[in-house]
Amino acid sequence: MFDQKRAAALFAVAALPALAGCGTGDAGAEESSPLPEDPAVEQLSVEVLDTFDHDADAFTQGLELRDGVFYESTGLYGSSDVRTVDPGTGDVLDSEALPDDQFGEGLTLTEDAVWQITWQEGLAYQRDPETLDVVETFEYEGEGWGICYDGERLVMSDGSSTLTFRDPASFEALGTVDVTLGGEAVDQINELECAGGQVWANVWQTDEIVRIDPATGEVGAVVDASGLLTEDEAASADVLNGIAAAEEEGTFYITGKLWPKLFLVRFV
Ligand SMILES: [Ca+2]
Repeated sequence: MFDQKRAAALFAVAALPALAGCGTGDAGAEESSPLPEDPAVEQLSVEVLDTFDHDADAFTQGLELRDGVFYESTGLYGSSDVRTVDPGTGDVLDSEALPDDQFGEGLTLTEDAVWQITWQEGLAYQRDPETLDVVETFEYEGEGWGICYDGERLVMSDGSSTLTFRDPASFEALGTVDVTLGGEAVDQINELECAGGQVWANVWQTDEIVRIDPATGEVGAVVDASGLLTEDEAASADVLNGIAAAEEEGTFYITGKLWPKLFLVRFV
């Protein structure tokens, strides 16, 4: 059956290749369907503990905290970079731009490296955490959206419901798991954060964050993170995208693409 809305969304994607997929935010694509409901899944909301400034020009694609400094990856063709940021002020401390024809996506840190992936370029950069310089470049198949490190493996999303586990030295794929909620696939899995043996992920085009058991792919909790920005702030901002475990266990920093604010929160 001809689905007009779907066709319109596909046309929008075809007509705006530079803005499509993970990068669009809301450039003509339809809203994601709501997550399936399952009474067994914990429903959480967000308690804001503190609010900080965030660079409203940063199209945030990856966020992680290490030794009191944010490492952030930003997207869009022509303005992608990797940067270190002062959490208190939002000031950019250092940055390295990507080539104009590359779209930055997720970022994570292993013990001695920063990893940054790209959207459709199939390139993963292993960088020096001190200088942000590229140490080695790896190639992979498919799209790159989010990435985190669980202490043993890199975990990567590609916009589908599948997470791919990768070797943290060779970037080789080790296996996959499919993310499900109540037995149904959850796709558009975007920015990731490995914390407490679980994978937290925000779902593209929604204000929802899911907690995924990496052993089974099952979603054990859904966080409603809507309403963080005021109406004015939201008017010039794109979607929620950016989650980083904070110093205190169970607390997280959350921001989004072109968000002027970053929030320290607890899920309750
Ligand atoms: Ca993250």
